Amino acid sequence: METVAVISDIHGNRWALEAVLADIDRQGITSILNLGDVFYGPLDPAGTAGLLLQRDIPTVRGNEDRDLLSGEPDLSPTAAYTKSRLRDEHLGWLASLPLQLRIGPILMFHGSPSSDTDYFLWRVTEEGASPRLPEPVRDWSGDDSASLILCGHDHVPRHLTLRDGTAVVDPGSVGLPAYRDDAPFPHVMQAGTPHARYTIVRKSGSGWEISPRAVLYDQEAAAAAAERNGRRDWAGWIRTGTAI
Ligand SMILES: [Mn+2]
Repeated sequence: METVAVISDIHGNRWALEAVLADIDRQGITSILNLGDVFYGPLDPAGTAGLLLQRDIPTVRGNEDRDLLSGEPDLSPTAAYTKSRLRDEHLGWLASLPLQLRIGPILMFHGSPSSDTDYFLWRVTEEGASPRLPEPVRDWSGDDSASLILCGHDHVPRHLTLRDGTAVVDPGSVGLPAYRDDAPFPHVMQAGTPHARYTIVRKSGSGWEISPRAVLYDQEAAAAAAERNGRRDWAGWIRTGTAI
C-alpha cells in the first residue's frame, strides 16, 4: 500500500462522496481507507451505502455509526431519519466494523486510540477548540511502531509530524465541512470552504508525502436535502464550510 486515499466523516453526503470517489479514480489510486461516521445525517444515507459498499474499503466505526446501532429508544430525529433509510445489510455492515485497524505501518481510528468521541488533534475548552501540538499527541498515540496514524471525527483537515517522524493525518470531512457541537463545551469546527475533503498519502523513501484534496461538488443538492429534512443548520454548514 504505497499510495492511499484517506476518507472520513461522509455523514450520508452521497453527492460529495461521488465527487471524491471520481477524483480518486481519476488519479488511478486503488487503495482507500475510511475513518468512519459514514451514514448519519439528514442527507442520503442509502445512496451513500450504495456507492460505498460496492467497494472493498477498510473502515473503522465512528461515534455516530455506533449511535445508529445502539437501539436507543430516544434517537434524535436526524438519527431516526438516517436509520429509517438504511437496510438491514447496511446496519449489519456497520455492526461489523472495528474501532481500530492496523494495516502494515498504518494505524487508523475515528477519534483517538481510546475513544471515538475524542478529538486527537484538537483540544476543547470553555474558549472553544484549539489545535494540539505534536508532543501531547505522541504521548497519547500509545503505539510506537506505526509510522502513519490516521484520525478523523473533527472534520478539519490537518497533519502533524511527531518527533520520531510518525505522520499523523486527519483528512477532514467528505460530507460535512463545518458544524457546531455542545460537548464537552460549546464549540465550532470548520474547514472554511464547502469543498469535499480527503487526503492522499504516499510512502516515499524517508516518510509519508501528504496531499490534502479539496474537491468541488454540487453542495447545493446536498444542502437542499438537508433543508427538506428539517436541518437548516446542516444546509448552511454544507453551503459555506463555516458554522459561525
Ligand atoms: Mn465523529
